[in-house]
Amino acid sequence: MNSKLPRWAAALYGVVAAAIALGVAQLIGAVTSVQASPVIAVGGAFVDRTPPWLKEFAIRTFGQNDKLALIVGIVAVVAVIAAAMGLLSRYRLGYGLAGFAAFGVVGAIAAMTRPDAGQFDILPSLVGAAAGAWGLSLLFRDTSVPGYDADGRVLASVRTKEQGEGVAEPERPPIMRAGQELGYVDRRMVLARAGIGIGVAGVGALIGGVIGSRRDVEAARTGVARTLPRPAVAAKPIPAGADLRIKGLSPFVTPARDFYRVDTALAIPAVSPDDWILKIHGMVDRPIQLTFADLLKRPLIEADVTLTCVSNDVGGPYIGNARWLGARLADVLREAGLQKDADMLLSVSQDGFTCGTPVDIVMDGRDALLAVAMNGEVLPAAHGFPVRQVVPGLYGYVSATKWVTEIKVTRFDRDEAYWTPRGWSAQGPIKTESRIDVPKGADSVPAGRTTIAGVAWAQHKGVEAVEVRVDIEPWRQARLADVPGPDTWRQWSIEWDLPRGDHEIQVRATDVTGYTQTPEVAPPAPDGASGYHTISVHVT
Ligand SMILES: Nc1nc2c(c(=O)[nH]1)N[C@H]1C(S)=C(S)[C@@H](COP(=O)(O)O)O[C@H]1N2
Ligand SMILES: [Mo]
Repeated sequence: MNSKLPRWAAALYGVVAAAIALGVAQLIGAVTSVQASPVIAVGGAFVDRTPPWLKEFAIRTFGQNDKLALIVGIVAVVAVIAAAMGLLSRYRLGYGLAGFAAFGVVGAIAAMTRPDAGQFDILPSLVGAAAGAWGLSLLFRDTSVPGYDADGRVLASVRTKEQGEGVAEPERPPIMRAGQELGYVDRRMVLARAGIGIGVAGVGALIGGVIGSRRDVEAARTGVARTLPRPAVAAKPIPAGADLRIKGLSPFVTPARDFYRVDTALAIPAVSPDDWILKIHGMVDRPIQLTFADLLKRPLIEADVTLTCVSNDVGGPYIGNARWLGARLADVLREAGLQKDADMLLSVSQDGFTCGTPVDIVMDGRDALLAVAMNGEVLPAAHGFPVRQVVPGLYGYVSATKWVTEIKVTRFDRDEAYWTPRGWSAQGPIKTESRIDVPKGADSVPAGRTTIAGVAWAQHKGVEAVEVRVDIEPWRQARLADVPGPDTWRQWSIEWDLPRGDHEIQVRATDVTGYTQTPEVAPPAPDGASGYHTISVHVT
């Protein structure tokens, strides 16, 4: 019996317990891959049984938001019923628990009778209802603070006389009011309990929502995979000699699952290709908006491009090479009509991240793409599904916007991209660099003939030569693997007779412009690391 609980608190507990039920149901729905939460299932069942006049009324009144209005309506009805259940629970907790059982059954029946029902579809409703009932009973645990009356005064029964008299004697009889048990309901405690309950509900709904949207993205990727057009301009086949197939050497094509990732977003944005729009505006003659279908109708170009992150240390792992498929960014921009004094494309991601890319670089004929596929597969969610930019020759932070939804044509002296005020250069051409992959630094290697191998890159210029040296010996030319073009990294290898002892191995690349890497060491900030990659090996 908890009739001393104020009505407002009881009603609040009822609503909080219902929120727990829905939050947990959402979570269970997400982890069991059930398509609909109970609210959606009930909504669907409701829509199927709505008379036509009501449907028309809803569409007339709420227009495009009719589905949302329905969901809000269901949640409101649930909240009112839950508040009533809370009030009834003041008299007997069983009433509230029975209410949750009824909720569970209604949700389960609605879920079971959906046309696309699967065998687990009743789980969210049943587990959610159980969680709500459990939450209700916890919330309704006695909240009175012993020794206080309903107005918060200390009860005489616990006030003892001065010590030494032995027996505690009441000073005056406890105050008892009709219909009210002893005890004072602490408002703060009620709100704290409600807060914890809402927290539990929120966490369940949030995790469920994230898992659910992940699942939706994977479903959308599968859908896109079915309609992905063939390239209008196919990439040259990758030369057989591009991959030296040396154990420990980075493969020429980096599989998507091994491709490095850099995102400022906490969770991978879930962007539906059906809702995706690319807005091109700013210093253009004709602002345009492209849907995903519009983009796929354009001739798609295939290109092998190596992405590199500006934060990559010399010898670091933030580089990967893939075959991209996408629409030519320059053609889209030409349709919008670039104004003469524009020099920057400020691309914006769905998550708010921005890149500032020089207009002349994108327009100079290189394969700057609005990419929809990577290595023959629909772009993975983590790499920008449904659309990302790829621009050969520029570090990712100034070019490779994932989940791109907007391109503002502007000027470097008017706009700043995400990383610029954070200490990184506004301009980010990739520095010519090279890396030793084998042997691994700190490896122990047996004396004698040893293969030293790695990758070198100078995107959009091309790698001309790679040299290696051990200790202070003169530089020796490494053997270069083939490449399909100047936009990818290039594998290299060399055999070296290593004598016993500790040795330092260094590498340097020369690009097609004739520039050779210098020993000058620069940290990644503000515009990319430089210096020779150097490893120490112990030869035994
Ligand atoms: N939306 C968004 N796009 C982004 C980033 C980001 O944080 N958010 N990081 C950029 C950086 S710094 C790099 S190096 C590349 C990395 O692309 P990847 O994660 O597909 O390897 O994406 C670029 N595009
Ligand atoms: Mo980056």
